[in-house]
Amino acid sequence: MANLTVHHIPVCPFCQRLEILLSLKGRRSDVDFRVVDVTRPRPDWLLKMTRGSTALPILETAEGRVLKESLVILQYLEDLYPERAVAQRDPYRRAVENMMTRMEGDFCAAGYGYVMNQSLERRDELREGMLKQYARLNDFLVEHAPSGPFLWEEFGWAETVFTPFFMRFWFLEYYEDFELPLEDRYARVRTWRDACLSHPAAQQVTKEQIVKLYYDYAKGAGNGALLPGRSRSSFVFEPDWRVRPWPPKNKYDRSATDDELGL
Ligand SMILES: N[C@@H](CCC(=O)N[C@@H](CS)C(=O)NCC(=O)O)C(=O)O
Repeated sequence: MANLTVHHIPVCPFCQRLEILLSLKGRRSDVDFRVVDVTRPRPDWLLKMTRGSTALPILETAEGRVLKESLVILQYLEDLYPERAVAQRDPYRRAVENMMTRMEGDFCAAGYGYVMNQSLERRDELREGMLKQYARLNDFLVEHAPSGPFLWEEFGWAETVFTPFFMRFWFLEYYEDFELPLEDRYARVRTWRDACLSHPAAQQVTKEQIVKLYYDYAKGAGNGALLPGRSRSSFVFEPDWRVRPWPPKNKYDRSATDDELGL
């Protein structure tokens, strides 16, 4: 029986990091993943456990100890199950992947700021900001791993950290027509991203699922918040995303109704 529990939102990128790490270690079934519905207020037992914070994932041990923050939980799982190392053990290599890990916050913020934007005037500026992030990653990879495809020999720590965002950014392709240009300055990061996206340990979500669930983000409402005129969030579990139609692509045009979204 699992003696670790992760409370998570299935489509959350931070939670997916944990699933990827555990899959790489062949330990996915050692942890009991329990689903929290982000469209409803957090239950009292969960708020008690987190001392009032609402962000997920959180990890609970059999003794009732609680850990927060995906990168902290990743390291805990890495230390707990060291036998199939995902993090580099060589100090220099570990430092390099830690430097790359430190770039995830700006990368994530650029992508979410872009998808949530509602102003046509800001689109170019936000696209440039996103491209700058990709160029930064490209430059890092050219310096530390010119031949690739991964930072080191295999899909490892940096890939576990970034792949969930490469997947979430499918919402930029759909709602912003954002594509990484076919230019040299993005060539190395493109190879990295594509190798990350197709890795077998990282197939917990699909493009269709991301595009459908994140419709409300594209209209400026995050974390299960309700948009004006709507009675259901695009993050609800029922109806299942598979039976819903693809949302309208033009987010700047108008807002889709619950009906149009199959909610
Ligand atoms: N820095 C945190 C971020 C976690 C986070 O923002 N999770 C989102 C889901 S993707 C969440 O729980 N949002 C709802 C909330 O904060 O109440 C981590 O790495 O674990």
